[in-house]
Amino acid sequence: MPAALSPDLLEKMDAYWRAANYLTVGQIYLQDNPLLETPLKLEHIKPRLLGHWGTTTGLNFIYVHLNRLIKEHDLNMIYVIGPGHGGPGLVAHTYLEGSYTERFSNIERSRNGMLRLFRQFSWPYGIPSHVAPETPGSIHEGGELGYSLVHAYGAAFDNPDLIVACIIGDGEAETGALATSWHSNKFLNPARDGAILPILHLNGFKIANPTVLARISRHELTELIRGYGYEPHFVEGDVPAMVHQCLAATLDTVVTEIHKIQDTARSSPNTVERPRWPMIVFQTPKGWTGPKFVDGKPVEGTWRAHQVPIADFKNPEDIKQLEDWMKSYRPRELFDESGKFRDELAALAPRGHRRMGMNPHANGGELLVPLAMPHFYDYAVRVSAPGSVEAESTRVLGVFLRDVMKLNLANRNFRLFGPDETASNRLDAVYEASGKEWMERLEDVDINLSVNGRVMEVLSEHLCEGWLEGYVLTGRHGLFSCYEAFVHIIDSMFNQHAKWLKTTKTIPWRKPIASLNYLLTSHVWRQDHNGFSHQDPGFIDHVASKKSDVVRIYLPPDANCLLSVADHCLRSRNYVNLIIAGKQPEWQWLDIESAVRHCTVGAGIWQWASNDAGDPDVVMACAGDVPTLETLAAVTLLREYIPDIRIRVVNVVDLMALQSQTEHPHGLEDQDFDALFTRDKPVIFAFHGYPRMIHWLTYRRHNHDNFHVRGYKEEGTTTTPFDMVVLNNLDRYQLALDAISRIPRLREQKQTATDRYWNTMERHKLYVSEHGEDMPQVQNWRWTSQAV
Ligand SMILES: Cc1ncc(C[n+]2csc(CCOP(=O)(O)OP(=O)(O)O)c2C)c(N)n1
Repeated sequence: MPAALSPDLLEKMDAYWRAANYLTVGQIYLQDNPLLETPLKLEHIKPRLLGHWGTTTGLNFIYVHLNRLIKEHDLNMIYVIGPGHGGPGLVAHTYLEGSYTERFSNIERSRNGMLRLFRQFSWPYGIPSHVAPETPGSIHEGGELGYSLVHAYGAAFDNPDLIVACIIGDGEAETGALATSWHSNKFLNPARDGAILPILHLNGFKIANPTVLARISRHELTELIRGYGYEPHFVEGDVPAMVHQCLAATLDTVVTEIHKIQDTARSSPNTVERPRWPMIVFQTPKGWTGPKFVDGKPVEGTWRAHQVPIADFKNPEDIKQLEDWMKSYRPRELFDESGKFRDELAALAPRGHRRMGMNPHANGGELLVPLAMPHFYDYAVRVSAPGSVEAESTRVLGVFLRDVMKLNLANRNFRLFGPDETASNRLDAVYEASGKEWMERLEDVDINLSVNGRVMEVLSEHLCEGWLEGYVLTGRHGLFSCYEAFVHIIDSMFNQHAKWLKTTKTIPWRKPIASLNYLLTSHVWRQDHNGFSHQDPGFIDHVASKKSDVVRIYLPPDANCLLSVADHCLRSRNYVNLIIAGKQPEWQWLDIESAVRHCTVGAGIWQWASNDAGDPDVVMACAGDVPTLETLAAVTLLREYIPDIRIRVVNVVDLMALQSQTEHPHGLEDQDFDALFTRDKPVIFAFHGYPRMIHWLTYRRHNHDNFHVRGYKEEGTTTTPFDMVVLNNLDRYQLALDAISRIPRLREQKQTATDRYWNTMERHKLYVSEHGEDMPQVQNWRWTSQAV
């Protein structure tokens, strides 16, 4: 068989690789003398050596080869790097292909530019050591390992022409998220979606240990990969010329294979089946071409190559070793006298948007097409008076989402994600517009499955989150609905995405992308049959810890507010929106106009439930659907107990409205906050989540000392809905008692109220134990306007 690369091309590609390696080492080590025009001295070396060498030569090698592939086959390709700590390699390559200078004009392709490129790396206020948002062509940071493959799949959905080359670290492959990501191929339709080219970077080691996949037998590794539905192609060695030929030939084979799969699927899209996609196992030494020994210890091909191989420059020999290492790449052959990459080598890179550093898919905002949105008023629940009708909020939302789906089918830019819960979360109306994506065998009992589905259901919160991230990062839109308690599984992925968004906001060429939208339902207060394991509202706390310019938290109290909030979130950009709403039948409070007004402000007095005439005895505040119900029920009790009581009801939809303006852009001005909560009246606050959150948000407010918050306090079990709020002291009787206890003029009544409370609790406990359901006065409670 003829060699894949002619001798001339092989030589040039090898030189290109050496240039990338040279720039990688330069970034890690040098603060001066970038072209080594004078003998290397200690003062040319950075005082702090921060970065990762070991993975980069492999990454650099693959990049050179993908460049050739892109050019020869005119491919539309992006690159996702699992071992994101190989950042200097990507920076080097995007610099060599010219993308870097186009994005950062001060990093010219000259000696000075190269010096700045070196100095900025891992330098205070320079660039981070990882493949960060600052790196052109990147949609994946890779700092936290595990998400490369799932991001790659998210990017490929609905992008039929795109191939996402995804480098997976063999250490990264040990993570749970990565292990399950292989299964994404069961959800990718080759007729409609793009392709992933997974490349397992089997360099054998992590920071300080061997990797599992490098030490199991070749047979076992092959079987594992086949078991996941891929066909492995092995490229291995440590002699560059041979590895060049082998990788080039293998890439030609797999790209032909990918095109064949796609052609077959696209010629008969109605009978498409899941193919066995090719993937590559790339086995080369960690720290390849770096120092073989340092201080007498082996480095190349070992875990010692992971970070900075020569870390100490006490002796002149150490400096010499670095200099020899860098000169082994023969920089004079690579860069001309001015420091510019030689034209005949630079010509190997693709042009324009075909360069992986400039591919618009990796700067998704450039491709963003806003969603066509139905008018959400059309889906509103008719609420003639507060509390006159019941509805399941998420079911109402489901009909709206169905039409969002319908209206954007042609644009193919909206998907709904959920871990097997779309129907359980009562969003199943969407199936009328699109089925659930499924490439496997069908059985008679299956419903709503389709190879063309755009509802993505898999029992992996990691996959739902990662697919959606990849999807929005490449310029599309979506929503992830999840049980509230289990969304914690992806806490860390949310962190990384929020950090990514925060950083991209400071990078002018990163265009805004659609927000990442969560709908948390099946929430803490309605886990009647699931019990304690399913009760955890802590994601609110987690999200609230992130930068205020990135996160938004909404607790719509009813279906119309949920519609208004969801419409807003789907139109928003560059945020993480957290929406929490129940799915059970609940009383509805606001007609659609009132809901929109209420949600626009974020928090407001519900006049129809208040009778304070501007001077309340107490403010009954609430955030969340169940706390709102209990608060309104407490109001009716209080009016019965103390007919002349003056109550103000304040409902909060947008949690961040509670924070000071200085802390969050949604924060109410102090005077507006005081106008709601007063400066000196007791506030009984019923909250969906952990009570400390409300204290944290309001601690700078004038009336903070008067805030008395009830919320989830980690008490739960399998019990009735009302007993759940009782267990956590969020129930109407408790709230009413709190109000009486905190109103100074009612001091005399506190004892009577306390006795009444305990009597009621006794009746409640006996009733639920005996009847297995809540007391009739709880079940049959209704809001009536006479209550005010
Ligand atoms: C989830 C996670 N756990 C731990 C780390 C710390 N860490 C950074 S690099 C690394 C080893 C990575 O090994 P591998 O994926 O094989 O990459 P390579 O050997 O190519 O550098 C570890 C454990 C991390 N970044 N992310």
